[in-house]
Amino acid sequence: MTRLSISAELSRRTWLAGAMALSLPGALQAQGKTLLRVSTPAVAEDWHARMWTVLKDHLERLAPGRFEVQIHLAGSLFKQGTEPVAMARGNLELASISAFDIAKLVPQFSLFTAGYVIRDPDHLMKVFNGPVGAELFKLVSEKMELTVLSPLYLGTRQLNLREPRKVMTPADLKGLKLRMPGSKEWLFLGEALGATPTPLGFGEVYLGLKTGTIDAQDNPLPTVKSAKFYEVTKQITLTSHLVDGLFICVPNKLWDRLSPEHRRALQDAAQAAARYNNEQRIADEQGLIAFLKAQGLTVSTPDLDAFRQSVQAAYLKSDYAKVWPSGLLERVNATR
Ligand code: KDO
Repeated sequence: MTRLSISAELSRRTWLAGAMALSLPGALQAQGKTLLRVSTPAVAEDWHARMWTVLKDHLERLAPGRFEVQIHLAGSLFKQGTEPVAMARGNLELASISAFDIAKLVPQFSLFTAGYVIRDPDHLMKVFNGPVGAELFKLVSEKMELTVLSPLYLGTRQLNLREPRKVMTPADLKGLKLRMPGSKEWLFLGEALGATPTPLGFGEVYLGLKTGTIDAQDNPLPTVKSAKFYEVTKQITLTSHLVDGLFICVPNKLWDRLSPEHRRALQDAAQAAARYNNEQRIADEQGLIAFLKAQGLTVSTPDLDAFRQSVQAAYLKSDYAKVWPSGLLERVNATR
């Protein structure tokens, strides 16, 4: 190497080292700011995507200039379901994690993946904002190193079919390729409903319905609207099989580093975001049947007792129920 190229190489290395030292979290830290990267599979129009802007604005008001919130939507930063790993590796600071993803590491949590356990959004929030929530969140902290800042209501899951079909009981779903997110806990729910569950990421559902690789999907009505599934399906069957929640989480490593004042600010901001999401989703769910009918979809109601009994029986005799702490289901049922 000539002297010139040696010095060029040295300055390249110095630049690289500098650039690495000034990686985004480092650079922000130097300014006294903490980076909060958010990743969600939700599309921009969805309330639980918009709620992150509520969190960001709220946090900026409570702790001006202290946090840098970066919001990544539609699975553009991390794929659905990979958020807990990204958080453990220090690559992600905020996400709304499903009961299904929590249940992989905290099996007791699978109680909330079971159909027809949580009755409605109010029941969901009371369970998780009360003693049951506190006990389970302690396990989440121990086993996943995540702090739950707030539960939120994702919505009540309904069946959404590509072609019209008479659906009264689980037997009517026999052979139906029902798309579920890709984990065994989700696939079990599809099976318990009587269908043939097919794993697929959220981002591929629209195309799957359009091309016919799947016959149906299940999601709350606000998601059917925001992800435009109504464009590629003909029927909604109101099974209301899962009152679904998500949990806004932050890694313990980050949480433990914050001052009590900044912890309070972040928790307040997360709760404000969850409240905003819940209010909008609940209002939306009530009005969406008319919207979906106006789009040409048939909306039917099945025999709910038949679905409830069959799904509950499937869970109670499954291995999932074996790890539910004794008395937990009764305590959840008794929560008013
Ligand atoms: C879905 O993939 O069906 C699901 O509803 C599962 C939820 O846990 C959650 O990941 C949600 O998608 C996304 O946030 C997109 O709405």
